[in-house]
Amino acid sequence: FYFKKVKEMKNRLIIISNRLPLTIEQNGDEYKLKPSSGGLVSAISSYLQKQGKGSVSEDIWVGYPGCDERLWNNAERPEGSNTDHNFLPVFIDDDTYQHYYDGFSNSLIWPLFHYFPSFAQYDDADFEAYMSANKIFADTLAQHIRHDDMVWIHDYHLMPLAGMLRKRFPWLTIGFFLHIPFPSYELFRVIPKKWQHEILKGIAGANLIGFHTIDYASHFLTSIERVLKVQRDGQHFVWDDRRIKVDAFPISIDFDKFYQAADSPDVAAFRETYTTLKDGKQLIFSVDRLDYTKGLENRLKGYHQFLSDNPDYIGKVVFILVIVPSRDAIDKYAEQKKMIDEYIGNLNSSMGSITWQPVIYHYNSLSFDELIALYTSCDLALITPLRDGMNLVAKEFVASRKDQRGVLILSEMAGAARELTDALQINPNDTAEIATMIKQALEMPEAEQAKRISAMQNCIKHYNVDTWASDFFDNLTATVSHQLNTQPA
Ligand code: GDG
Repeated sequence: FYFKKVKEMKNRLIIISNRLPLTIEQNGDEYKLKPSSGGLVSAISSYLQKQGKGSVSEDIWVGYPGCDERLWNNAERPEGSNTDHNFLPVFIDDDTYQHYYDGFSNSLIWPLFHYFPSFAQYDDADFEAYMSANKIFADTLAQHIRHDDMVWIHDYHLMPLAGMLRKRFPWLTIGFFLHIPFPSYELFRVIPKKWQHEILKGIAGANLIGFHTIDYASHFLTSIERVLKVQRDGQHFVWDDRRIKVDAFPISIDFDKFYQAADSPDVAAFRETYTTLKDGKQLIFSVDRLDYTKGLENRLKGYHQFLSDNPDYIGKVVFILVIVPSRDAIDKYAEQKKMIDEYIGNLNSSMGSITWQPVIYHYNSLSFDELIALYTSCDLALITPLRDGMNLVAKEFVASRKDQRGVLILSEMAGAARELTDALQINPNDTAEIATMIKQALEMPEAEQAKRISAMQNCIKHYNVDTWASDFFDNLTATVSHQLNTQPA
């Protein structure tokens, strides 16, 4: 059992997300837990470092570990960097997990909240499993939580959890953050009423509710008004005698890490390889998880049209398209993969030649060094989601361009478009516009590239991941203090 004995200290920080930030490596019969460092881990670590010996005494990560209890108990523990973190695993049986994760979370909430209502699957068994999985989280937490803990729940998998915890811990400080868009009420209302209530009452168990943009926050408040029949008061509403705050906290990145990464010798070595591969050609780059929301087909169509409209560019440009496998147990993802494979095959065979392929397709993940080398080798980052809560790739590309070069084409449907206004913004459904913008980007004078990159870097530097986490915690603390101060004696 890996949950460290809790020291007697004030205000522990409990971070809850669907998966623990760990991966399980198998070597024969041996299993090893390895810490993984996503954006959230670096945000929290950086926040805690900055706090030093401040108000937060300890951080505890809670989530499904990706294995059962027996394997967890027998697996080798992570060493070094993560020994200061505590992990509380939440064990969920395979059948429940499949209905909760592949089912309700990723075959109903994900498509619907990204404006793909026709992809949404309504299944009572999925809903029951979603509620059961959230209850397993609540039951596991209830054994360890203290009333003075500060709890931060993440994302659409765990929308009912704050409400479940609130029933058992009326005074607990709870924040909830949604990493995907919250859709307009017209979309939200297509979910069966009982499910709407469970989702909204669940989220309303929190003291502070955060979204990437003010539009998502406002959509949420409209649904709260219509479904729970409560009046909003600006960015607040009252539920269960608690005044709850709803606001925008646009997630960001560790700006310095990306800005400095370009100088590392390992990155430079990869860049050298890509420069040889470019051989004087201009390089377009994109990297995404495989997902129908990422607008991969639209992107390829736009590039195809650009080549058709501008035959001068044939043989003079190459597009490195990296797709990271994701959620492949779900049919819509397998269909997406097939469609992309076919599209690239047709494009390369119809427009390419023996000596030149328009698209270099990599269906696998990249190491961090390879990723930075591609961010810093390319002339254009082409990011065209049909919907995206934020899109961190856009921010990472911009931050890594210490050389002040390169152009970002960004879909206006990404949350990041609100902040990155110096990108060339496109509507992902407008193939002609994507084609025109690709040409404009590839021909943009260096001085203009520098001006745009620098303006966007200032924005990300100013509101980095550290600011994001601090902003959220400051608001959470203030909301709870206000509540306590205004509570009748
Ligand atoms: C969700 C929301 C929101 C990707 N491929 C590789 C790799 N990555 C890293 C990127 C970036 C992250 O994964 C992807 O983040 P995004 O934000 O672009 O997209 P989602 O995965 O859909 O994330 C999204 C986000 O949550 C945060 O709230 O912005 O809207 O959908 O950090 O760098 N990293 C490495 N190799 C890869 O091949 N090393």
